[in-house]
Amino acid sequence: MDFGILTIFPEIFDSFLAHGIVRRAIENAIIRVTPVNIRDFAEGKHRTTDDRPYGGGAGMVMKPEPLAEAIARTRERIPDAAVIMLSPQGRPFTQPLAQQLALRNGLILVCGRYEGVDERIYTSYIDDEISVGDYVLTGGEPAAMVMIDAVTRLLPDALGGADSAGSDSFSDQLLEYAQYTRPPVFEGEGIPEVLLSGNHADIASWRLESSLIRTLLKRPDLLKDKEFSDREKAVLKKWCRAVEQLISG
Ligand code: 9D3
Repeated sequence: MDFGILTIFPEIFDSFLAHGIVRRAIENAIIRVTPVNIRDFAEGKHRTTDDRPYGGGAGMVMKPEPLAEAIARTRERIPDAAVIMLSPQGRPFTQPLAQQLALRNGLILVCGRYEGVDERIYTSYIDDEISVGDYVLTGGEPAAMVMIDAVTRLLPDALGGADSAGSDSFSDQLLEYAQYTRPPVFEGEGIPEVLLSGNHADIASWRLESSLIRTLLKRPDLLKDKEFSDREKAVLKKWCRAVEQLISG
């Protein structure tokens, strides 16, 4: 996967690209990431990328010409890339969307700054518009990192053998089960005994129960459209009975 990132702050990505699974994916040629400085395509002595809004008002607007030029030149290097504007007005970035984007060969992520970008850039230069959530950022750069991170880990061989994106929470609409490591007692608190039993079937059902109940308590919205397996139904009924017993004395 070939990522181009158009930004006026390319240095923001240095540390992100130098660590963890993203770094390893770059080293193993699973992804290539090229931050492109929009300012390099700006004209004039000051190479300005923004200007005052027509009609007045606070703040500045990103000029269309440097952005258009930066997109055109980056497209020459990543010909079959989708050009995605990162914007609070975009469609929500979700795990299914990450999976869809992971099928492409290239993505050009355009990071806005200031109050926004000149609307005319959308006519010929932008294929899609994506938001990472309903909160206000100061620019698209953190959103670009979120997307590159989420897409990269879905690419074949990006995670290495041990982990696998197939067994993710969200792929089966459940949160992860509770996890424990040493020491066996921390601040007076032990660990569920079944995890020491060595009985893998028991451990698997404990983990399913942990996943289900944690999802029910922390993110009940995720269970809204879920189809429950017979084992999942049995776990939920067991908890129902326990609660009914509690309230009926
Ligand atoms: C004062 C500016 N705004 C009114 C609240 C509009 C605005 C413009 C630009 C708000 C945020 C931004 C910068 N944000 C992004 O570029 C952005 C973003 C976001 O803010 N939230 C979630 N996803 C994204 S993707 C890009």
